[in-house]
Amino acid sequence: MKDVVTEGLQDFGFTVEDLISQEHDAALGNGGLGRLASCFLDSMATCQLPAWGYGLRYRYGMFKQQIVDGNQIEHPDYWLDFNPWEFPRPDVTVDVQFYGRVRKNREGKSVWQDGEIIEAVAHDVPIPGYDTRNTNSLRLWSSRASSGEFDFQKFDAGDYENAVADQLTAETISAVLYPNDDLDRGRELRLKQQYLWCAASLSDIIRRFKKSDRPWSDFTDYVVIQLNGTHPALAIVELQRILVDLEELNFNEAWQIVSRTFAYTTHTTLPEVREKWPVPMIKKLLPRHMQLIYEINHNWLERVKKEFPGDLGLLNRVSIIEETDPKTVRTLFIGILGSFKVNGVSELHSEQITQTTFKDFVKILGRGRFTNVTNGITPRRWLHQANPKLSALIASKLGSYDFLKDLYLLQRLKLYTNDSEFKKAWADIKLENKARLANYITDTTGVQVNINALFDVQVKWFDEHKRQQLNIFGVIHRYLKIKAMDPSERSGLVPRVSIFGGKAAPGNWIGKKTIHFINKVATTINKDPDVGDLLKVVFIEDYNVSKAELICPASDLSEHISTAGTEASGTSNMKFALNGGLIIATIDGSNIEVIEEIGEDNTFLFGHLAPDVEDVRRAHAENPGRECPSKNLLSVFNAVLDGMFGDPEPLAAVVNRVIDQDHYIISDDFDSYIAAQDMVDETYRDQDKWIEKSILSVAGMGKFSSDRSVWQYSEEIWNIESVAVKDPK
Ligand code: DL6
Repeated sequence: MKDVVTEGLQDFGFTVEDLISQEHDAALGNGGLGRLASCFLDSMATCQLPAWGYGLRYRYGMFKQQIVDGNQIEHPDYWLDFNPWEFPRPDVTVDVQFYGRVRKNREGKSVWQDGEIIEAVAHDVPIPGYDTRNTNSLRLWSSRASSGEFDFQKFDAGDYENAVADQLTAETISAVLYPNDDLDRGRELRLKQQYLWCAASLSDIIRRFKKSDRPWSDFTDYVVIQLNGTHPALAIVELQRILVDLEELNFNEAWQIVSRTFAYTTHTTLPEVREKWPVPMIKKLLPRHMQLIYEINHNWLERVKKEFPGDLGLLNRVSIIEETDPKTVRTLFIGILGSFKVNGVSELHSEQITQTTFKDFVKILGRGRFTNVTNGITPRRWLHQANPKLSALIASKLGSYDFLKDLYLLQRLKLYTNDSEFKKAWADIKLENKARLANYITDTTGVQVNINALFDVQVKWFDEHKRQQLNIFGVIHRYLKIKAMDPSERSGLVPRVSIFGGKAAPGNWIGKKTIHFINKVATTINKDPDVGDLLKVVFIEDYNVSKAELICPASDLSEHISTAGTEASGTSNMKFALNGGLIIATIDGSNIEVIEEIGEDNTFLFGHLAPDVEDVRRAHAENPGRECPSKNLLSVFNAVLDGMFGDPEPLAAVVNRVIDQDHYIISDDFDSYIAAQDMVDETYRDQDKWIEKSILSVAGMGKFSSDRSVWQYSEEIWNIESVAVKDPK
């Protein structure tokens, strides 16, 4: 439709870009997890898979980031004020119960009664597939008081505030998105969010199933629910409750159905085990669920006792209930036990979890329960929409746009690495994309950047393990080198623009300090006349998907430099490589598979390997006052602490974190990082070689289409096939 719309808008005096820029990004996720879900939704529709996405319709989702004097300031994002893509469905509502008590009725059945009812209201976001009539739905729930908007009796009696109190309390449930790394705040509200989401979605799924008039024994032939992380794990207990209490199945029969309905994906390397709910809180908010959790746990522990008699340690470790004071419920364990398959999101991650967090469960449940599905990205958005010229150039060589539906077709680009006309067109598109980004940078930050410089990008959520600190220390190292050089020698250097972007969760103080650090270093370097165009540092405010669509096509190099063994997968590496950017990377998460596909020779690798990281950390612990192993890094620290970038006091935290703890082994990886960066410069000098590597990067990206990921889920876990929606004509 794009051509028709473009032409129609011209008649009104607008461009299509004017229209597109009116659209807000959905503020629905924290980072990689939500972006992956978006790619999966696009792929499921395009692959014609009968699937729904479910989530909460947060009034205030991800915050808007503003940088003031180098500091991150968070503002609410009123993304719902203009959202033409959602269809409110006041006809689709679910009553969700909280609090109350459980009593036994005459037949000895448990009845959950009293308490409070909140209404979940559906809002549907259409997800149209590419080149198909199939359109799936993302159904988002918002909460409201089931008693109606307004209590007129209270209003009549002059109690104006309380007349709307119920409504306001109910709406609070879907009001805010919790940052993914803050598990300790607002716990009861968070639990309410999770339950509302699970209960409403399950009720919707069951209503749809019941229309078919099939018996419950058929349920698992028609329904599979993929849980992403621990947040929806309560759905397992909720389905058990529905089957036992409302549908009157016996406990074991119900559990057979439940544990053949769910599959579970873990998206993290460790802290997920931290999501635990205090037993008293669940008892108060969801009293029937707490009883069921105890019963599920009892049956599970009986099984473990039988299979591993006398192993009390094992019993303690795998119990859903942790014997703390107060006792807590380990949400992750409900997820594992209630699912027929559990997967990680990259080969390394999936292997790693079977040896760590899930080790005991592998022993009891068998290795077959655990598998891997490596993440992917949708080429429709991340190549065709973000980089239309590159997509068109590829189509001109491959003869069609079929690669957008079968990304492995990109392999044929390998045939053209010596085609000079093609390479020139390839390089021109990159330069045009860089010019577009350079204009944006100048407009928004005032910094002028040289488009012939190497654009080196790290844009992602600020999490300590992603090591933006390593990158900025490397920038300072480069700066010191330039400053120490005789001006006559400087002309031989490869000019660089270092581009950063990303948000830190409001409670992540070291992340926020790092953002400040980067901005302060940028201010000093950008105004230093000794440096000029040789080095510029830019922080792009309020990084989001729309900005990523501008940034990815413009990168020459992007950084995926997490400490080995800490990033579950990562998907931005795929977005950059698919746009012809080279990557500098550690041997971590999905980097490993990306490197395998595009070839080590075409990537810049450095750093300790995952199995060695623990040894390095142990050596740190055994040698507390140890010297920094890198002289280069010491010089960087001295420059910062001597005030080269202004008052050292607010910058010291980022440096001291490495001097004192260095959990992410920055000092141990620094020299190898610098050596890899030197290789980057060396390679960039030979533009012809660089373009060849850029083409080979794109050619190797077939595996990383999210179509491959969702097909793998369909075939290996969901057991579903594609169903084309027929043309009505
Ligand atoms: O699987 C999607 C994405 C991975 O690519 C990232 O490596 C991983 O950090 C991210 N995980 C989370 C976990 N959050 N929670 N909850 O965001 O998932």
